[in-house]
Amino acid sequence: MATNPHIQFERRGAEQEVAVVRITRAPKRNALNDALVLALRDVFETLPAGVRAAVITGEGEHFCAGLDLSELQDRDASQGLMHSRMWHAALDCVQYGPVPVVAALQGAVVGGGLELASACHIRVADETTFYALPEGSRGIFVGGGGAVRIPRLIGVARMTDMMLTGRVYNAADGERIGLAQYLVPQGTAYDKAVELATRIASNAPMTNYALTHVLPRIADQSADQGLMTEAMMAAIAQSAPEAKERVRAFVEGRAAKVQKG
Ligand code: 1HE
Repeated sequence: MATNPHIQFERRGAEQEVAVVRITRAPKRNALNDALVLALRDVFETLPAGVRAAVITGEGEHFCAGLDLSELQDRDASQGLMHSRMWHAALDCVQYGPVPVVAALQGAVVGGGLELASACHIRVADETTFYALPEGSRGIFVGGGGAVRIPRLIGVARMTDMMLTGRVYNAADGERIGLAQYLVPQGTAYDKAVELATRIASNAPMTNYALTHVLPRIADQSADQGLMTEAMMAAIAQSAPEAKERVRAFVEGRAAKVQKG
């Protein structure tokens, strides 16, 4: 499964339905070298059957320090283009893989680490989390899809500020502006992420597919086209036998009500 010494793969849940992908390069703050980026791609391209949700986590005090700066060689323009496209292909496998992915964040979520977190569908941060895009001060630019994904979370103005001024958001402000959907006590992000992934894994697969593959594309469409895509997706989802059984269960009083939050 994982062929990189710095990626651990395991399965959790009663039916082993949750995949846990752990980056284990804590001495280098989980910095992503090319081999690790390719290994992440491979893991999400080849998730075993039976996996219905995934968690990405990083070992140690920091989620991920981004691109491995020691590998940043003197690339010419075309090599730089291909390197960025490699990140794109890998993070597309995370975002548009077979299952929803929850990121468990702590400590540094910076540069390419924030780009990786942004490719996940849900981000859970603990109180030690901080977010930055140091590319601005290192004389480079984002290259791992951050220019597309991060403004969708926090807006163009905030990302511009982070890169122009080196602004660092702490955990509370990160949650406030939308970098994470959950903020939890120190040391509990992983447990919360597994809890959420287990819950997500119990959804109808077609609903999860609609949310991870169709909703982001609707968001990129015009309102008119988006409404048409929504209608077609709704028709496909409701026609599945599993959907009909879940709706029948509620109507017959066998399914959980929505609880007040
Ligand atoms: C690294 C990296 C790295 C740490 N590449 N080796 N990312 C950055 O600009 C962030 C750079 N890193 C940091 O600011 C800090 O390391 C942290 C805030 C993340 C953590 O600080 P700290 O005090 O816990 O650790 P440290 O002592 O700075 O680092 C420990 C070791 O990890 C050290 O190596 P050592 O051999 O001296 O022990 C560091 O050199 C190493 N290390 N971060 C390589 N990033 C697709 S384009 C994406 C573009 C980017 O991501 S640019 C942003 C890169």
